[in-house]
Amino acid sequence: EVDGDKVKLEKLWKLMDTYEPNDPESIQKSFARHLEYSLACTRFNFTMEDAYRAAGLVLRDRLLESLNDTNDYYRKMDVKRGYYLSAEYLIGRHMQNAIANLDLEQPFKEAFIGLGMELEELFHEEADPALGNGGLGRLAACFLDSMATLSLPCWGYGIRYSYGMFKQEIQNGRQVECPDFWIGDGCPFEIPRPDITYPVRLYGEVTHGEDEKGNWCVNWVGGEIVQAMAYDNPIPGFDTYNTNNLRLWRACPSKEFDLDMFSAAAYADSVESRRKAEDLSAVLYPNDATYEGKELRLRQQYFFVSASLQDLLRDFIKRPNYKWSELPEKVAVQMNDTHPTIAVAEMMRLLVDVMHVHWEEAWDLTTKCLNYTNHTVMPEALEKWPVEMIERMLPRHLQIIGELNLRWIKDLQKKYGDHSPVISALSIFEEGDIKKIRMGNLAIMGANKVNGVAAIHTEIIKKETFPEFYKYCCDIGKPDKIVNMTNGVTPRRWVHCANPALSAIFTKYLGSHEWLTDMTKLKGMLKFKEDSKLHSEWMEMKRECKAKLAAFVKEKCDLDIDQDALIDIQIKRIHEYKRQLMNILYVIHRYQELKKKSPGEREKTQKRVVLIGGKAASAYVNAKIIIKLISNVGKVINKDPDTSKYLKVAFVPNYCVSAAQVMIPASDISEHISTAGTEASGTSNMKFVMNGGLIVGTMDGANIEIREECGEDTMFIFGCLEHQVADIAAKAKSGHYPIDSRLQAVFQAIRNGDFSHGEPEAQAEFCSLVDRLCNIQAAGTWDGDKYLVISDFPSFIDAQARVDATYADKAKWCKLSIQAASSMAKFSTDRTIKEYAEVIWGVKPAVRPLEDR
Ligand code: H2P
Repeated sequence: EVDGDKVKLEKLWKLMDTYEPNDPESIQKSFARHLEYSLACTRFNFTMEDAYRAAGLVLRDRLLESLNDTNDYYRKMDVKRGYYLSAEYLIGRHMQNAIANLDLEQPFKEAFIGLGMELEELFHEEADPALGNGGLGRLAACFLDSMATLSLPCWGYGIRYSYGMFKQEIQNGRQVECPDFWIGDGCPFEIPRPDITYPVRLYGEVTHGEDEKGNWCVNWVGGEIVQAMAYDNPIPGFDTYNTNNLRLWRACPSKEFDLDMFSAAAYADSVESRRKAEDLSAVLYPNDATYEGKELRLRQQYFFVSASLQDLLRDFIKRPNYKWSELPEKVAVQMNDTHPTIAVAEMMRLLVDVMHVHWEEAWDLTTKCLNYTNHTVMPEALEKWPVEMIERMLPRHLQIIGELNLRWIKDLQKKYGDHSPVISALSIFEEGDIKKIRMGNLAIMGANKVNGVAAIHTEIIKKETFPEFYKYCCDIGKPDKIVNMTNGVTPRRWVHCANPALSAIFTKYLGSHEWLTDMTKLKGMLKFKEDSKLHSEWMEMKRECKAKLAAFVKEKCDLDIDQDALIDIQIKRIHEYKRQLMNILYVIHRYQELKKKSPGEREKTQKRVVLIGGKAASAYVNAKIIIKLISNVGKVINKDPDTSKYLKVAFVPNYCVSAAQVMIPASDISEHISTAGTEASGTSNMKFVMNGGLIVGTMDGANIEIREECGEDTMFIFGCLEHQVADIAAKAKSGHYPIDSRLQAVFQAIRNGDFSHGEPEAQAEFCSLVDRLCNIQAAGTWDGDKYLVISDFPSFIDAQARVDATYADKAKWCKLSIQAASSMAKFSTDRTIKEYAEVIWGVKPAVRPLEDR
């Protein structure tokens, strides 16, 4: 810290006691200043990208003022803080959102019009930071927005990957992964903090010794040390003066540079090892990646967890007169999926080895502060690490986990007897050829609360994913250790920014924009749901969105789409359980039906444009074949002069947050068609409905709750129910698995090579997909139609027919659309985060007062 006597702090304070003014002219002045002094451009010669950057810096100044003052306020109030630990944040572009949340839309617009520029043009210059795979990462980003908006003292912690999720190019119908160096020439919204770094040790060995007071102690020594350097990303709340922080860690070489090794060769080695350190935060590993990436992934997880816990504990001990026993009153940590769950062992290590807290007290504190969210029932997501890997990389943590497990097993044995089967299910260690550590078990054991992300998912967690744990919780009288927190999305980004026309309608009819922070206000729209004036404005809004979509599809897919057609969208990670395959099989069926019709009959059919987008994990072969199939079906259908007027289908490349912001508002219907019991929640379903789209969906994830809120008539439900799945699968295995004749016809066309374009490789791949569905039992294992596409297909066709019939009645459709969009209050992350804050974290809002500004 600087010497307050030498530096005239008071003088500095006075110089700074005015904030950056927000009138258009001041904004223009700061823009010119940044162009010239920060970017070294001249005022007469700059590009649109320079303009975006300068505008970003104008915003950053204002964000920084608010971030610093919010932090001071939290410190002054000595509040309990929440920390969200997530390996992924699918943040999306900052600029438009920051302008909206800082309430600067009007002055910014005026300022830039005055300079001859449209804000929209600036927005397009921004890279879309994709530091996540899909829904899990996007949820984390929506959570940050709501935490700030609710003025909750909560921060996010994660990794500043230099390369985010790969950019997806489609070449000859196939996914090609290209590196996404989003950081490019620097992101004006982030604040590098070279002053905030922590050492993170990896590998090495554990020795025992005495500390300076002569007490027996454990030392973890040797190995390598990487520095974690903080990059802060201000997260402004809407309609509040609070700005929170997303602190992302970048791996840097350790500062010490061994001068003894200064021979030429050693110097090169030393530089090389520094470069290796930097690799640690270089790339976000896609889900289901190959084994080679796994060790690096564990290093990444430990790296960001250790830095974050060191940072939050440092903040805790800076509080005047802190006592360890008060840690749970001041700190709540949320572990987002199993990725950060090494935190259980790291928290113990930091408390016991570094802070010298007794083991029992440390465990009590750890289990009161940490919480764990489970996001999926897919077994691949419950991470397990080979014991051998942990032993090499984190030898002290293996000891800690071993000790925790020993005590845990003793406790279980006392309760259930020495040889109860419950014990092997609940143990942190999984026996087998390769002994493993189950991070899910470690997380549940170390957590105060465990939550699922939608009502049905939380029930499945209790009954199927962790039944022994749930029973244990009930047995010790704590059934509410497992709670439900239904997901949400932020209406600021997903309605206000993505669909300004809809936002304007809501604000006009409701008389204020209060709905943006209290979505229950939207209920006020219901009385207008049959109002013809609203209907025409609503339809005009959809037309506007469809025009934007048409331009987007033209640019990305070189396809002209009819803006009068029903727009049908499915966008999400490509995964067999999400059943993009069923969707494209249906499109083929629809095409076949159209082909059978006479030109006159065709005239009467509903026109449809089907858009499918999403990334496939690079090692996921079937998902990639599905992309190729969708692309190839598009090539056939879109060029067929008999049908192309009535049906088009395209695979939209590189699905990302900014693409979603264009696509979602334009949809009439969207597909959320996972096999019942497989999609934990889904969140794009919420975004579509908030934008007035209706859903074709299964009784799965949050679809069920959306239907409850919006009314049964607003959703086109089909498919088997979760409790029927096991039965259908069992029957299928024993050969009772009829294939609908319409689906047979689709399979036949695929087998005939109708969509293979004479490419033998594609033909073989497509046939392999179909064969796999039909081959219901291979070698005694369930390797056939695991996700019941065949079983659900007929009712999927029926649901689509109901869509067409309902859409034919425009007034009815419009009414349902208004009804659904106005009933979505439950799915604002404001509601979700309020529940997390109240039920799990015990964190209260700390609203920075106006006079503070
Ligand atoms: C996952 C689940 C979704 C859930 C989301 C957020 C992992 O996202 O599968 O059902 O809504 O987390 O909780 P995704 O499949 O989109 O990557």
